[in-house]
Amino acid sequence: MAAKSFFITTAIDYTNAAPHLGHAYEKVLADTLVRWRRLCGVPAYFLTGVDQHGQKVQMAAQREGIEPSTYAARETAKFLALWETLGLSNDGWAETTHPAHKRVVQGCLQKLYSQGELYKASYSGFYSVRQEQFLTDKDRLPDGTFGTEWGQVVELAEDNWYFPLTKHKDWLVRLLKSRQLVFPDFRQQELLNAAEKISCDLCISRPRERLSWGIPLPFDENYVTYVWFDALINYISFAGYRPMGETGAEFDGLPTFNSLWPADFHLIGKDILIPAHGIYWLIMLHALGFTDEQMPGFLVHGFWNMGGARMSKSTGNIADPATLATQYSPDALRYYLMRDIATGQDADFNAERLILRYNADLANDLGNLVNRTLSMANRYRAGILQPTSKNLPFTSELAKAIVALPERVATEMERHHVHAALEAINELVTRCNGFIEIAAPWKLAKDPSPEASSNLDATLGLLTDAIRILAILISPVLPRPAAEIISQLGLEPSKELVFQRAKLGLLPEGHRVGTPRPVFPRIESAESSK
Ligand code: ME8
Repeated sequence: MAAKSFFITTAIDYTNAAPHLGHAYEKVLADTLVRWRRLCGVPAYFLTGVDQHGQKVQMAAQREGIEPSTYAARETAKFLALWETLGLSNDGWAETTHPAHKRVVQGCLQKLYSQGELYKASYSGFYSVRQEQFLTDKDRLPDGTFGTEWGQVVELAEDNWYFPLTKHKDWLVRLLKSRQLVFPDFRQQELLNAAEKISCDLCISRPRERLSWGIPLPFDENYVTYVWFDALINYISFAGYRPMGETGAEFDGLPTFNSLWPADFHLIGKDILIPAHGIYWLIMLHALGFTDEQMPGFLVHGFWNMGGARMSKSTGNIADPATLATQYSPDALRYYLMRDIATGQDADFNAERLILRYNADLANDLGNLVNRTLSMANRYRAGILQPTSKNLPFTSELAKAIVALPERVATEMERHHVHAALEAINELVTRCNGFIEIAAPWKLAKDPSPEASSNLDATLGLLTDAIRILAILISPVLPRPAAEIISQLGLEPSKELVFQRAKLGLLPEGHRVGTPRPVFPRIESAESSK
């Protein structure tokens, strides 16, 4: 049997509107983490997608007077276009209207129903249209009203189908006490606290007359499936799970479940760990017969805010990733999103900082290092380099710093601290540029002594090797520029962009580098061009 791949998923985004910066951040982070694994030679699978059903989409479609399916398809196209622009390397694409997914959702429901895990009950109470859930007294503010986060709240009396969370509460508490599933750690503690307070079951159906845009319950045609119960199942339906041994052409091309499951990480934002993923999803899997060892891990990220407040369409403080990518380039956006936030924490979006980061770290530092080094190699040595293995005292301090970098980057990446890995990379770039000033190859080139000549060879060889290693290490965040730099060094990106090659001295003797072309054109901002 093939070894299990590293399996990372993202949240699937609601298609009730175009993608926003938070969506772009999460997907680029997943892309970076999976590219890191591939760089290290680990077989990996990256699944992302869109959440197309539910009341939000139905209401958005109604407002425009079009069918929900038309609306969802139109918004889905915007997500796909953005992911293409941002260079996502996802292996799978989860659309919840996909026929295979529908059958798996129905299969899961049927299985739970046959096991006696679902029951019908009548409920009357307050219902949040925006959050698509019934509210309880716990959701009231001290003054007895429901907060604005619930949007429109209406009174409803309905028969519905329920999934018994309470029955599995003790199992979940035990699981969370015995296994670390959630990163960062404090989120696991928050989840455990919430699990200990589970006091009601989950309503998993919506009457068809009120919500038609969903997957019909297989055992009661008057209802469709609650959108979360449908959406969460994407993680297994698109990974090849067949609850009732389903077969058919719609399953063609899906992966083999055992080669992927359990997911190493469901990468999600902090708003959807509790209750959706940490409570509903884990209990759903448990009720479906998954063992404790088959429970997935969660990597929970923070939020991008604007001016300290959560981005929200209603207040208009929103950053549009498609516009930013067009305005500043996809590379600038990817770099900023990975460099200016610590995984797990929040950050404030600021376009000026995006420009600053890109211009300082990439255009000035890395771009300049590549440009100067290749120009000098061409000018002083006709592009031909001597190997760096000579290890002269002249270059030994810088060589030590280069040798230490891959391990440092690896440690940060394994902890998901992409920003810290980029910081370490940038430190070495700065150091290389500083070394050029001290070594002054333009002076060495004029000095006829054999020592100067040898120091010039060592300097150019070491800098070129450093650039090669820097390109390898930065490639999960900036795959396109990394490949471009490797090509300019006269090397083959597909062979060179491998973590194992992030070692000094792997340039062949007498290697000829190419000519430099700008990799990171400077962004002229409105401010800086004044
Ligand atoms: O919750 N900064 O979809 P969604 C960072 N369909 N991340 C943010 C963010 C921000 N400002 N705003 C949202 C849903 N996100 C469901 C998921 S999964 C089976 C179903 C993140 O479009 C959010 O935390 O509201 C979530 O992880 C993702 O974007 C999709 O949010």
